[in-house]
Amino acid sequence: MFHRRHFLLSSLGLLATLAPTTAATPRWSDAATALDIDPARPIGTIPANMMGLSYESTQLGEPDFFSEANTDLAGLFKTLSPRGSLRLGGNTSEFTYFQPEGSVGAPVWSPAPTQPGELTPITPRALHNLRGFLDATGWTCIYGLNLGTGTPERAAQEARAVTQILGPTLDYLQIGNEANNYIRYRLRPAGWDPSAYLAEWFTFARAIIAQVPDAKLAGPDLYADRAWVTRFAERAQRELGSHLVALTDHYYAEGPPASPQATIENLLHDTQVDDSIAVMSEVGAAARLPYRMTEVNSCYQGGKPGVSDTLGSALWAANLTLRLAARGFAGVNFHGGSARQIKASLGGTLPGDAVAKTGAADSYYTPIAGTAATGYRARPIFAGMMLADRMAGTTLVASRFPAPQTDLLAYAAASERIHAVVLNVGQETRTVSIGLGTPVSSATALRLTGARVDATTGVRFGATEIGANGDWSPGPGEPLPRVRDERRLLTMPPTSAALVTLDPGASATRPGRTQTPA
Ligand code: BDP
Repeated sequence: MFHRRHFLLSSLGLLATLAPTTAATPRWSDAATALDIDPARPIGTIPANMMGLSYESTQLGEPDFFSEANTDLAGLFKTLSPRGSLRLGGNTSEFTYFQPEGSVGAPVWSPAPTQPGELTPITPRALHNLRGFLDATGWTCIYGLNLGTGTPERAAQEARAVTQILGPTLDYLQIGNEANNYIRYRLRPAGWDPSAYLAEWFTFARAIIAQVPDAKLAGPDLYADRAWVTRFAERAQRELGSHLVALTDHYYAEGPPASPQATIENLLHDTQVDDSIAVMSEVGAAARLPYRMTEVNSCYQGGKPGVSDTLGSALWAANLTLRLAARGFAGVNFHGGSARQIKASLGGTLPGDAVAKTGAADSYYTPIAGTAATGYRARPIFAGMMLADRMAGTTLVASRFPAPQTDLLAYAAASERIHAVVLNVGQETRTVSIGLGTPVSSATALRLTGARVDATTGVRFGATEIGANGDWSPGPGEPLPRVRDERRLLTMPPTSAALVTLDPGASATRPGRTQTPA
């Protein structure tokens, strides 16, 4: 069981720095930066389903997409994570309706100019296909219901069908997406505030629980605005009891795409996320509930070409995932999908197209591009997410650079072996000497690399690129030379990351997914 309070204190302890060592040092360490891992200091467990993707709800309007028959897509999901979480929601969740049978028509709907002209039907077939996809991939689902244009009755009917059809693959239901933006999206009149939101949300929740007595609910599924999140959490805890299973928030590091501030450099040194972390860890700890970032990406409004689709975004995603895990988040869902789906969520345009001066087939931030017909492609960010996912299901342990670093980041975890993810987000090659304080019989590194930080193709994790159907051969990993005091030397090229596996035992090291210790 995860002890959040203990975990938070321990992770704060990690921020402490030690005085730089002054003892005489051999030549290799003149340039090498020490990284000390303490496997005896656990700081929290990372859930097996930490990694996730997020798609627009209207994706279910194409029932063959999330389907067992879409084997290439399923292959990519499995390669990304054997136990990931698929969140369905986004702005388009407000423009869907459940259609239990063909004779059920769309609700009457008069769209504002920036809203989709039609509501998208979600059919039982789409839900059965989704279940098949989840079973085939080993993934589970976070399902968003329509609060914006829906009714409590329709939401309850949909919730019942989703709960029955998805069965154990359903993590929880959510109601509404980013309700604190409803005025801007012309879903509610001026004056809509947390009180108005809560009154509606609880009307929906009560209707759902009446139809689904064991309903699992989470929320508020909006940017971690302290007032909205705090009020939601307090009231939901009081009124929903065990029906409330998690608290959720969203985060975009940059935006909009045209902003000159939306750069790779700023992405790699993003600290704004600390505000979200502060809100969610505080509210989550008070409620004693898991908290998850259910929608996240590098740049809002569909991503920015040359930033969201580069090696830089991969390094950002790997770091963000582990940073959140180290601060007690249960997981993270990276948003994506085709240009069509994301345009529908943004009033009909993909602002990154103006930056790229072309029309894209996919959103710029999507981890998976393409279609079944044209073939899928894992974008660079996918490789960064994969790297972070290799730490899922392990116990995070203390690690630190005795000297403060701006461009080097590291996270360590213990399972049968010791793993470390090391990132160099700077432009200089760095050498890192890694020590456990005990002998290491073997050490290897699996690298995440690309030609340049703005490379959009050729980004690799391990020996090969990820294939269109998820095929991936990591290769044996690169042995790390032994240096003084049982330390291992890792050379980190500029803007690269590495998964290091250290084996304190005698057996050979095989990089890959780790197991939670018994
Ligand atoms: C989020 C919405 C999502 C959008 C995304 C974006 O939930 O539907 O696609 O912003 O701006 O706030 O890219």
